[in-house]
Amino acid sequence: MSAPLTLIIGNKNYSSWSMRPWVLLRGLAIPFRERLIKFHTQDWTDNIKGLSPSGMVPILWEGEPGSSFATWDSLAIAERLHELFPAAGVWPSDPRARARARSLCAEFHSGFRTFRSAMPMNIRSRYPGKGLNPDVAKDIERIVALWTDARKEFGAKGNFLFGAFCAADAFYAPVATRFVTYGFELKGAAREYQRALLDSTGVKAWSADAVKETEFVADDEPYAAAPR
Ligand SMILES: N[C@@H](CCC(=O)N[C@@H](CS)C(=O)NCC(=O)O)C(=O)O
Repeated sequence: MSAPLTLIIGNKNYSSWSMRPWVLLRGLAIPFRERLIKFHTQDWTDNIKGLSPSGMVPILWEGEPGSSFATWDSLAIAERLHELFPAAGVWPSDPRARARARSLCAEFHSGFRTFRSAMPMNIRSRYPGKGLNPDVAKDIERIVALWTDARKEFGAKGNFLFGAFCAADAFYAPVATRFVTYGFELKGAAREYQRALLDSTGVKAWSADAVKETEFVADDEPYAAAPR
């Protein structure tokens, strides 16, 4: 039995890296607590150093946050959860499916910078048509190919990329919500998968909290003026 887990996260409307391990934990029904530290607040200034070795979110603590064992960075957290809960389904059980799922996560984690900066996660807002340019369209084309190929090759036993919900789905959850925010209409298998992901337990729960947030973080809002 592992120590109680606490996930340190940022604003649910904006923090796509926080969303990934949260949705993974919730989607796999692994018990955890959350500690939400909003960006640009006194809480962040006062507490981030003590709660985050990297100064960023997300961080997973095993035991008392700040004084137990920490794993930071979304991808490292997914791997740590796989070690703590080997039977939970963090990764697919088939070795090739598992390798492919890791490739999908790693590719997003280290890439898609054009897409990420042109279409930052903003779950509560709608900016149809914003952010799209030829380079972003290339990134989206690659994402659609990744989704479609995984569904076709590995997804037969369920609605997710590798059949059952796993870390790869958690990694693409903030991508599915971006397509809604920026009004990008998917087609065919990619659209069906997006629907399944948006309807999944963790994504629904996170999004329900995100839409209630009212803070405006200018760095994440290229398409809106700050409220006065
Ligand atoms: N590679 C990291 C990225 C983490 C990251 O960029 N977190 C952002 C929020 S989504 C953050 O903490 N920003 C605050 C800052 O940089 O001060 C991961 O995968 O967890």
